[in-house]
Amino acid sequence: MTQVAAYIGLGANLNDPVAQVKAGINALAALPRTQLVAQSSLYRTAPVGYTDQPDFINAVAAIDTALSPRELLDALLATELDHGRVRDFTNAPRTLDLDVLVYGNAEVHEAGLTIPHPRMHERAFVLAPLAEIAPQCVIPGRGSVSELLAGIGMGGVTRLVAPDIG
Ligand code: PH2
Ligand code: MG
Ligand code: MG
Repeated sequence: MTQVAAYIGLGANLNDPVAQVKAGINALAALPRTQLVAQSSLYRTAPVGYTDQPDFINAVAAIDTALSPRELLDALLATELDHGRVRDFTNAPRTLDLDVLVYGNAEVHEAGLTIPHPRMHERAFVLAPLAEIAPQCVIPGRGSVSELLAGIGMGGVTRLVAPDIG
């Protein structure tokens, strides 16, 4: 069974976001036909897009998975619902957001599923945690994570240290 290296972005800004992101990482580790390979630190990040909402906690996890991109997406959406996700409006506050960022070197353009994630290359809240665990990772069509992060900087993104995380 072929395993593919994939990266998942986690984000939360409601109902104890630190606990939500930790629970999200545990849920990734429990996915079928999938191993959790690495997880970044947690980051406190200023909201991007719709800004009148609380700061987020963001992180990135590396997995090896035999799930197809569509199977992985469906599993992530089900996990979001398990954690109380309600979709009010685009970029609304959320208990848990799980995004497929990268899936091997695949480029996928299907209904509801675009890989690489279409905005990840311009978001420090994705690139900073991703650079921590996979600086050499190449985002297909975009370039290396470390170079992209150097281009945009760390504005609005702070790595949490132990006392914050509990
Ligand atoms: N997610 C968004 C929109 N804006 N901002 C931050 N800081 N973190 C996020 O995870 C985030 C966001 C859409 O998914
Ligand atoms: Mg999402
Ligand atoms: Mg998202």
